[in-house]
Amino acid sequence: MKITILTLFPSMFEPFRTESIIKRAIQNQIVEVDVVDIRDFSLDKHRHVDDTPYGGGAGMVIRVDVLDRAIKSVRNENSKVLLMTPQGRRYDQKLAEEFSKLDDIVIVCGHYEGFDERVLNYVDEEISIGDYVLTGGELAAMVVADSVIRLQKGATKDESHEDDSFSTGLLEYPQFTRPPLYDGFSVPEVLINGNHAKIREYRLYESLKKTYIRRPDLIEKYDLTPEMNKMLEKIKKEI
Ligand code: 6GU
Repeated sequence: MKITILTLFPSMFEPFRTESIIKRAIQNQIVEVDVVDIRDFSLDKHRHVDDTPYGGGAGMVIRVDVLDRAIKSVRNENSKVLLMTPQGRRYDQKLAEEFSKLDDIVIVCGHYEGFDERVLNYVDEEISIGDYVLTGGELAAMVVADSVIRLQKGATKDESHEDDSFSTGLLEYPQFTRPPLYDGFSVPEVLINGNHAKIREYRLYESLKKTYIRRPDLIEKYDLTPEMNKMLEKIKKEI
């Protein structure tokens, strides 16, 4: 898979590309991450990319011609071109899974007050990572790229991703490691002495409990098995 990021701040992506799982995925040629400076597509000798808004108002607007040239220089007929904007479709794990199957993704990051609206004629989809406003699309682009790269085959040791929060539709069960007792806080007995069936049951129960307490909206959407329904009854009595 190839991910190309169009940005006015290419250096923001250096740590993203050169640490941990993403770095290894690039080294192992699981993904290619190209970062392209939108400013290279200005025709202006001062490399301007923005201008004042028609109709007046504060701030600057990124020019459509600059963005069009930048997008055309990196896209091919198979590319999915995403525009990062707080007005976009809300990003979630389901969309990450969908995007992870693509061969070529182009992510356009805005900054300043916004883009000339006509850029929508040159992109496939507007994406937002949540209901809050960032200074630019760069962090949001990293969120999308990161969540898509970790789903590529070979990117992480755990290939299944079946237990990921949100993939199952439930939040993840709690994890523990040594020491078994710290500052008076102990690891649940079942994880130390339990058998596989008991551990599985404990984890499903805790996963359901955490989801029920923190994200009841996810339980609503979930097609609970009879075992889960029984557990949920117990949880409701317990809390
Ligand atoms: Cl994609 N961009 C900006 N600037 N702010 C955001 C966002 C994107 N998603 C949530 N907030």
